[in-house]
Amino acid sequence: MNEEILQRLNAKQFTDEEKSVIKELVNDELLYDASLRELKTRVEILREDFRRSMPYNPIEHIKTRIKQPNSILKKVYLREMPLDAEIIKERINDLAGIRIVCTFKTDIMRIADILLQNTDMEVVKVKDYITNPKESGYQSYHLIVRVPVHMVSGLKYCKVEIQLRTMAMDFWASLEHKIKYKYDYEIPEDIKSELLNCSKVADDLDDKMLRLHRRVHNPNELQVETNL
Ligand code: 0O2
Repeated sequence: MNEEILQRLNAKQFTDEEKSVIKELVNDELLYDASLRELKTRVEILREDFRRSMPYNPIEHIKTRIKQPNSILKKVYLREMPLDAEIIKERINDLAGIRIVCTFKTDIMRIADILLQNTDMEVVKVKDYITNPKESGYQSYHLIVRVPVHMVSGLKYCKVEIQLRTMAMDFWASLEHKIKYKYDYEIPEDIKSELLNCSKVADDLDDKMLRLHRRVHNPNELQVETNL
């Protein structure tokens, strides 16, 4: 992406053409907000149910966000997409996003499986960056779903990206995101490689904490756990 465009977007200065696309996208803001509230409520109910029925709560925290115009436009230019609201809605999957931060790696699939039982939600895509981490070292489990929302005009479906990750994965991703932003997405090679090492350390920590948890809560499994 051109340096001048990037600086302009970072300063939230938009051209008239960009402003008119943003205006069109903002028309759907209520739908994005409603679909996120709908999903968040479902996850909060699960959290409460886990709290009442399980020895520990596997959902640490839940965060929702609607993608900001400058971030949408960066993605448009990075991917060399046409500046067209309909194409943006079609091609950008994370205009509305919810992040569920879990305690242990094993909780991620457990919660994803429960969410996938919501038969009124249509699954668009599943991306398993835990089995196959990204080149950067990024790990998370993503579900792209269409959430039903009852509006005055009738039943609408809104695409939402659900990111499931552990606290260690979240710690790494949040810091890497800040560093990426500081370097305007052009991270120097030595820092990239250090970040990749850090993601392995975070992954190792996840595995160790899970083993420790099992050792404390399922002592019968202890015999096989030797390398803590
Ligand atoms: P932001 O600022 O967090 O919103 P696709 O869905 O395949 O059409 P997309 O959206 O690029 O294309 O998919 P991908 O690669 O799965 O990324 C979706 C989101 O996951 C990103 O949104 C990030 O939030 C997160 N993510 C993916 N890769 C990385 C990474 O290497 N580091 C960090 N920290 N986060 C990552 P955005 O819009 O890129 O960013």
